[in-house]
Amino acid sequence: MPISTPAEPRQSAEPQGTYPLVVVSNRLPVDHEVNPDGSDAWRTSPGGLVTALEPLMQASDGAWVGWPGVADRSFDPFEKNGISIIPVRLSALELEQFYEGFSNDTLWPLYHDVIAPPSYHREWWDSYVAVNRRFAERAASAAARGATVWVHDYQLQLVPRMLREARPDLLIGFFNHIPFPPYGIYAQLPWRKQILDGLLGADLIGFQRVADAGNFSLAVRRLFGYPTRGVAIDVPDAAGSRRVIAKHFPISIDAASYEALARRPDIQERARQIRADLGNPGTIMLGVDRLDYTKGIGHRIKAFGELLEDGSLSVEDVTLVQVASPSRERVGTYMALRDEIELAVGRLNGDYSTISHTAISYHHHGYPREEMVALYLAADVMLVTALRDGMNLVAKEYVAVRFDGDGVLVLSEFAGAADELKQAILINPHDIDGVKAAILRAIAMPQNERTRRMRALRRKVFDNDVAAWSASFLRTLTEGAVVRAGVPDKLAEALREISGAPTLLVALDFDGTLAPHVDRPEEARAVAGTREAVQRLLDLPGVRVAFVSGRALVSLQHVAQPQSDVLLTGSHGIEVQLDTPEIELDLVAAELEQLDALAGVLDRIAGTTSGTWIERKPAGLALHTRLATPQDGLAAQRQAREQTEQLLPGLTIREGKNVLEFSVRASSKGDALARLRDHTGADRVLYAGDDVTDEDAFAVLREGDIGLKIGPGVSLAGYRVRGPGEVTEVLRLLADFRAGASDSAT
Ligand code: GDG
Repeated sequence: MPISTPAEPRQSAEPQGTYPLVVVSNRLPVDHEVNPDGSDAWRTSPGGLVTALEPLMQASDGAWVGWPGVADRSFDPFEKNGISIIPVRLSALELEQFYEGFSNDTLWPLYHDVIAPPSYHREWWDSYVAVNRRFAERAASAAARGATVWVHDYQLQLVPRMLREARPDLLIGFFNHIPFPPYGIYAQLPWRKQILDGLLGADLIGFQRVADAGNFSLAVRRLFGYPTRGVAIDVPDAAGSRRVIAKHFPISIDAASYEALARRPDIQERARQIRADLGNPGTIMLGVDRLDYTKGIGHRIKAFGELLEDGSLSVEDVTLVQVASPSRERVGTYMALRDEIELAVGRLNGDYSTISHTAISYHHHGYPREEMVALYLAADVMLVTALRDGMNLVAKEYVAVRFDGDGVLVLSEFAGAADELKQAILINPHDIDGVKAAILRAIAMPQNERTRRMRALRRKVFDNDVAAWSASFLRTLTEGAVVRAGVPDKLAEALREISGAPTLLVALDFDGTLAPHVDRPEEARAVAGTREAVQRLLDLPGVRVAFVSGRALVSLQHVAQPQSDVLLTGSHGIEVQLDTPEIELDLVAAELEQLDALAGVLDRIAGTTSGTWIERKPAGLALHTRLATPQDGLAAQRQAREQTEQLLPGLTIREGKNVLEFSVRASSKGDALARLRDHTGADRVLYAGDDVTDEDAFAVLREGDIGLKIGPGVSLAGYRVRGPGEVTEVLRLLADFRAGASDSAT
């Protein structure tokens, strides 16, 4: 997918670079080495992320911003394999405070359900802020105007906000590789609001699991009170509000390259060799992990030890190979963990190994990938017993390697991979008896069941490989960023299709859809040609036209001056005028009382903030802040939220562009559209709107209907045009198709 620079991105006064795609991650995809002559050398580190992004970055002239892995050294940008590498310097102190400290001893344990206690140190936090700022500055000066920037992982959660402030023209994505904890745990973090705010600078925030995205949205609701709906979060900003999407994008591996390695005869030979070297046991079980307390290595060893102890297994029949690759060796918790694991391994081997058979073949090193693949091939049972894990790529690698359709995966339900790899034997690693039972079941599993499960697992892993993952993330991020002029072909096609419906409802928002937004709402007018296009539709048999607005109906009538047979709904569906001269509205006495109290609160706020005013609506009030300074506007909105939440809990609060609406009756444009569909008996609906409130209407559209979003921004609508001028064109085109259809029918 080529990444192109949008034609008309948001303006920015900051210095900018030339790269249309910039990836930012703590570590660069290259490792620094020193040649024998003392000169610098760079070796590509073969992670899945690089493999996935390399072709894309080569094709679209991408840059990668990150730390090269050595402290206290500055390196000039350079090119490696067609990717521009922009190294960020970290001092030895920053490595200690930002990386080993705040990232790996505060955030890592906190985000992994406090399996180990997180340490909170203010100087670590200061270092985290300073280093994030440096990364953001490097990315900002590398990115071209309107570029896409993709920031990775928990070490850099402040970068999205810092980038947005420096470069509002950028499209910013963030992906969190580790879990996002439930609110009860997250709330411990002394800097919980700053981190959320940092992340909310992004347009798209990706997580591994549905639950992670849900935890994040809940934290945003609890700590900021921003409205969230499904994957959408509406974040107030100077222009009114900005839509941020928080959604799961389960990461994967380059499955084909693992299979290719597994098919190499030398690697298969190596797998046989490993088996022989282990004394040809009936079953080889394997664990491969960074030596980390989240991976549940101790639980695995305990279960295996008990099986040996109670005689269910013997070392002649079963060997456990445990690769524990060195990790974060300067962090205290990791030193303690290493001692703990090695003590357990030593005890178990002392108790059960024989001269010819070792219970646990334990390896505290990193191996080349070829050796890892040979181990996967040799392993009859793969044990993934993580207590908490964002995804766990090892599980997916094992599956990708097993082209022979054999092998059993035992997988913790606390690893993200469990959401997809349901045909594994799923376990709760805390339940040692359960783990023991799963191990015995895996060892005894009949061949046909092993093959059936492995085939299903392989389909999952190959269908969503790392290339599909990155493409899906970037597609979601970049779609809707740039809207070209004119009516897209796909939309024209859909209009032709819908034009044949026996009864067709054309439901249109007014402000921003038929009329450009203006500072003074009473001056809004539909663009030239709209009235004629609407009249042409009204004249066609079986077509109904409706205006669906957040405005009070009188105000809508004033600005839209609709033809008498246009159906009208105002105040987000609270008022309707459907083929009668009367406006329908019913409020009970309690709602009228709430309305008075609300007016009291908002009048006081508007009276003390210049540039804000109150609009009275039939079932609520709106606080407009368009003419206030952005700070005053936001402060007034915040005050209004806080005071009404205290005094009148349960009010519906809706946020639009520079306006906060409170209503005593919960109703949305979705309700309005449902009512209109009912009233007209329409078979098909075209709904067009530009605002976040129109998303409620898009959400109730059915298959075959058309949702048309006006302007940029993430939306549930299937189609998009640039502005009101295009909407008029769409209405004309629809009338043409409909007239053509009825001509050919007669
Ligand atoms: C984080 C999240 C998420 C391990 N030892 C050796 C070696 N490895 C490779 C594995 C695998 C990778 O390291 C480990 O990936 P995991 O996903 O298992 O775990 P984390 O390192 O904790 O990664 C995790 C991931 O980010 C991606 O988003 O899945 O949940 O914690 O690829 O094969 N590779 C080689 N030698 C070793 O000794 N060559």
